[in-house]
Amino acid sequence: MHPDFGYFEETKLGKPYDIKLLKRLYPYSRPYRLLLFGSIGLVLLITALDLALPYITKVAIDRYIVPQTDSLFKDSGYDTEAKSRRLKVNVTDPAKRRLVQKYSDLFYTEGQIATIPYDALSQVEKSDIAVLRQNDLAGLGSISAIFLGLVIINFVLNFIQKMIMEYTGHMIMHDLRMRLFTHIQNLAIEFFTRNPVGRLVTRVTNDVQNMHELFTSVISLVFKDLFLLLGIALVLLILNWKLALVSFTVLPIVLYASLNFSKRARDIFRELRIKIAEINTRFSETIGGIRIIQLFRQELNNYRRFKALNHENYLAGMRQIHVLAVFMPLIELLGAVAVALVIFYGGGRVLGGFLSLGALVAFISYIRMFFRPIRDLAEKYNILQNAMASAERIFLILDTKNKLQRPSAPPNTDVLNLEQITEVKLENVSFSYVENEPVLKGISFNIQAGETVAVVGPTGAGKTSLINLIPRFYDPTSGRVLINGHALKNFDTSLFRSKIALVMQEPFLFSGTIRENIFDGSHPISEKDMKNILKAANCKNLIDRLPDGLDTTLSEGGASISSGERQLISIARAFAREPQLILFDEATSYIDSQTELQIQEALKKLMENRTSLIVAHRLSTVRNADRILVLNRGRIIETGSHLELINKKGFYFRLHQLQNGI
Ligand code: TTP
Ligand code: MG
Repeated sequence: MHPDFGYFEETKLGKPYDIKLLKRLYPYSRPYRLLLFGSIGLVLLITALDLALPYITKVAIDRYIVPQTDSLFKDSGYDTEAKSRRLKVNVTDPAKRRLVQKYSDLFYTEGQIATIPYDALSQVEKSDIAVLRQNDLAGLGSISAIFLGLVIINFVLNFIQKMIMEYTGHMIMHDLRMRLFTHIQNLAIEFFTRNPVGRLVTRVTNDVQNMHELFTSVISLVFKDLFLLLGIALVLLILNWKLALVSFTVLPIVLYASLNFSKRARDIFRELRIKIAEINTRFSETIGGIRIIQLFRQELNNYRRFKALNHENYLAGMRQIHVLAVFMPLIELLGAVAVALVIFYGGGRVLGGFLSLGALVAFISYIRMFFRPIRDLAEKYNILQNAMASAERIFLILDTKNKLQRPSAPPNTDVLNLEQITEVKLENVSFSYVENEPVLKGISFNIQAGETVAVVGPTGAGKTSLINLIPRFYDPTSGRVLINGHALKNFDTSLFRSKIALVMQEPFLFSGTIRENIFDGSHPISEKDMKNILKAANCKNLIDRLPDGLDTTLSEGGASISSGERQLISIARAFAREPQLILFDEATSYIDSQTELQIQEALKKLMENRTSLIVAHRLSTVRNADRILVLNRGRIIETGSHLELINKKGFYFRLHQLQNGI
């Protein structure tokens, strides 16, 4: 089989962004659409404020700084005949009148208005200018206050917008993660044999996190940056369309560079992500298989492989930097060229008196603002791409149908009710995990209520696979599993499962206390019953030995206790369910004879008055079974009681002899 490390699907993925994917994401944002629209509205407002700031600078310069006119006479300062600017002063103010008199040879006074040519101002003492231009100073003060006020409002709006955005992003991520979790939890076992744990973990953690970023960055990309770009273009055209067109001459080059960049960046960013995934996989494999690596002294080999991967990652990283290192400065450069064009052409227009100085300054600010989002495009592009890949992978999982659901039946209509399991029957059942590689062939047998049927056979015969069919972890490839004469498919799977208990070959215990592992808390249980169960399951000694007894916390997977002890605890867990049907898959790993005895005793008590199907490796376990099925290479080759099979002197007899060392 081809080793699948969980990153192959990345290479298989299609376009980095896809309208269809965005459409599929939309339902997740629906519950938050009011917040979303609010946030977009705020973005628009913030953009408008951003656009206002350079304009205020322009006003400050043109109206108050350039000594064009006393603020009382804003627009009358330019004398087209004289082709010079003049400061007009209203002399009703005594202080100003005094100064006008002091420089009377420079001023030309008519009525209340004194006029001085702009050039002549250089002959006026600096301290006197301040008085003459008192109104301008006051104007500067208020316009600065307005500027500051807008900046503060902008700050507050930005804060609110960010909070709303992040909140919505987190909520969407939260919903998506819950959806994914529930979906995965309900998938048929077959799915889990195909998908490595690590990959699923990445889906629920990283990929969902990436969706959050997609969400926030797309909003900011589409709304903030796009609006800003359009807004700036519009303002520039309104301010002075000729100058605007001049500065836009660099845009075709910017466009070309951006398209070219995105094409190259796509492959490089993807390559880098694949390399990182490979490193992750190799590293987690190293941790998982550390015993084997150390035992077989694979450290050096493993080191070399990791080193090679790390080097490839470095090369991919350098290629990425190479592209970024060209793109970002290039955009900066083009921005600077645009500014130079504006200074050259616009400066000329100012000199010619066709453009105000303030407008020129504002133009330069706008141009700078214009190139910033373009330059950051590279980073956002990466986020977008990453997120799209994540979205695709998440949907890949969400689109996985649970194969065990009956495809056409409307939910729960002809679902059969089940009180008592009276018979379990397999009818000519065949089963394969992989197509055309059957592990069970033509299996037929039945178990009546109260009977014990045992399955024995060599390793790989298909015993565990057979057990797996009863709780419907898998459906048979052909043939039928019948409960009380009805197809298992027609029962509500979870109801049926509630009536059976399974003790697995390698019992799985959750991290948590032993108590939580045995008693799932679904129904209350008295202290006395609890004691009885523990006693019947032979767990008492084990639990008494542990420092915290029942409340001892197990490490992940129950790794802190031995496999025999794990099986004892899972027998207790089976007891606690009060099942009608017991499925028991005896542990293959070495268990000392005392624990083995304890397990067999516990099992015997568990099976009392119950129907059971047990898989045994030690023939002593099955001696008392009503019937023994001998399974070899997926087929039942012998059936009978212990004595019958011994007398038959067939396969079972030889197994028996082998185990007893005869
Ligand atoms: P099992 O049914 O696991 O064989 P077994 O339980 O008889 O063996 P043991 O005594 O060691 O417990 O396996 C039968 C075949 O099915 C074997 O070739 C492995 C394969 N198999 C899978 O491919 N996927 C599975 O999840 C399992 C359980 C088995
Ligand atoms: Mg097995």
